[in-house]
Amino acid sequence: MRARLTQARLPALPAVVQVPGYDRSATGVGIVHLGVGAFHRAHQAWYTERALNLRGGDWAIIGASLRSPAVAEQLNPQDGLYTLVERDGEAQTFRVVGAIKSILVAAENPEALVEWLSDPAIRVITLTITEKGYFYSAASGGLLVDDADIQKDLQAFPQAQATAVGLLVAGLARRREKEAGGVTLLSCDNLSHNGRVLATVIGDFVARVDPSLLPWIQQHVTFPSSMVDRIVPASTADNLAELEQTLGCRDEAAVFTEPFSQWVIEHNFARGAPDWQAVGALYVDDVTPFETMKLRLLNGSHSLLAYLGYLAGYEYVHEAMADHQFQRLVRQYMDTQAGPTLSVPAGFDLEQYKEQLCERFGNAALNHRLYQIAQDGSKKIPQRWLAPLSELFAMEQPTRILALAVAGWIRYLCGQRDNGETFVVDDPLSARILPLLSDAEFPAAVLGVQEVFGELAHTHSGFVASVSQCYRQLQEQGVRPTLAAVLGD
Ligand code: CS2
Repeated sequence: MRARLTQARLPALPAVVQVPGYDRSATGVGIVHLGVGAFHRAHQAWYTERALNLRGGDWAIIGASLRSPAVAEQLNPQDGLYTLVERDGEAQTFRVVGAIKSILVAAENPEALVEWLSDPAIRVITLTITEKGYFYSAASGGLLVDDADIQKDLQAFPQAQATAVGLLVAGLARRREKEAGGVTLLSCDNLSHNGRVLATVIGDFVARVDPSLLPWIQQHVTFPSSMVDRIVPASTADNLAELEQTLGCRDEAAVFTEPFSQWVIEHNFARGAPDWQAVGALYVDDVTPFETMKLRLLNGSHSLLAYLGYLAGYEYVHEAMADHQFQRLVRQYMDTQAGPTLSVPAGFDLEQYKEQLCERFGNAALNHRLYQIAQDGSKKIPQRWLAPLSELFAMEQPTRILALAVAGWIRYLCGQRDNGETFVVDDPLSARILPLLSDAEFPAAVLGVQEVFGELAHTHSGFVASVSQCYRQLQEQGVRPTLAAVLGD
């Protein structure tokens, strides 16, 4: 195998590859990031890289994986370096990002992470730990205290923490002890009011382990909400092999993404931040209209394509989007379900945004797997579909496409595509939900799972009937005839 990408190899890279323009060895750390997946590498780390190129400053990133050593094994032998490839059709650009110093694995050494979280040099802690990483229940509006992982951390606190919530609280407690100063906890996950959710789960955990920490947190820690957007499929072996031809060395940590990116952040930093604004981030007083628009239009359409498209036999988002029936489904979903529930930011062109989303979904260079998006549905659909659903109920507007969407998700839970092929359902609530498949009241029984649907089953019998009807048609005839019936073909 060829030599790996490293700091020493940077001068030998071809001119088409941009490299860090600042002195990496002289750049101090300022950020800890939890959850160094492809998304972080293509988004926050890339914003930080460009801010370092432009303005310098001690804002390098210490990355942490909570469980898996995979990313540490990819990045640490590469001095933290990786290539970000932007792809649109045939066009590609290449940039080696140097903002990450090194990666820790919390499961191997939680103490080392707690030390970093409480280091006075760290002024910002960013998170992309996925929706389920918050252990937040949208239905109860608080921390899932009964969850086995949270219980374990509560009992072991402050030692051997394994969840992000437990680790952060251990880090904050030590910051107070060390008088390490204030810090911003910046959630970058696809949750409504993600900053508030983070503050809530932290507060609920702290109340159980050390209530005296609460006033310190109130005084020293901020939790701005942020809306993040960039489509970043998981990298494949083929992607990496192709890149190796361009680089002339091997990059195990490369990420492949679209040219588009957006980051809207509530302007509330405890002790500063890199100049992300200078490189395209938008600082606002209230992120709500942006995040609602993005979660319901982009992510809501994604989930719709994921369940129905995967059942129908498609692998990738762009394949489903090349199908007229799915295109119409997405348009109708945007126009009649998500759209009417949005308060659009002032001066914003919603029609253009929807058009642009359809174009982004159609980017054939991305190979974004529907199965990837379909994961963890029980943690995604509340903010993507169910929040607009309850607003449509209040406005007495039709909810037919959302009934189809929910039926599609329930059908997906059965683990079988229309062609008979079976697949594994990956969802944190599968132990609770999958036994319901044999319930006499299935599929309606799934709508009774409070943690996902709240009181829906008791309050909206018409919707439940509509979901059941769509589900039956999906089961008996498959996706295409069901789509035709719902879209009125
Ligand atoms: C996707 C998101 O996997 C998913 O659930 O909907 O990761 C989506 O690609 C990003 O939020 C785009 O910003």
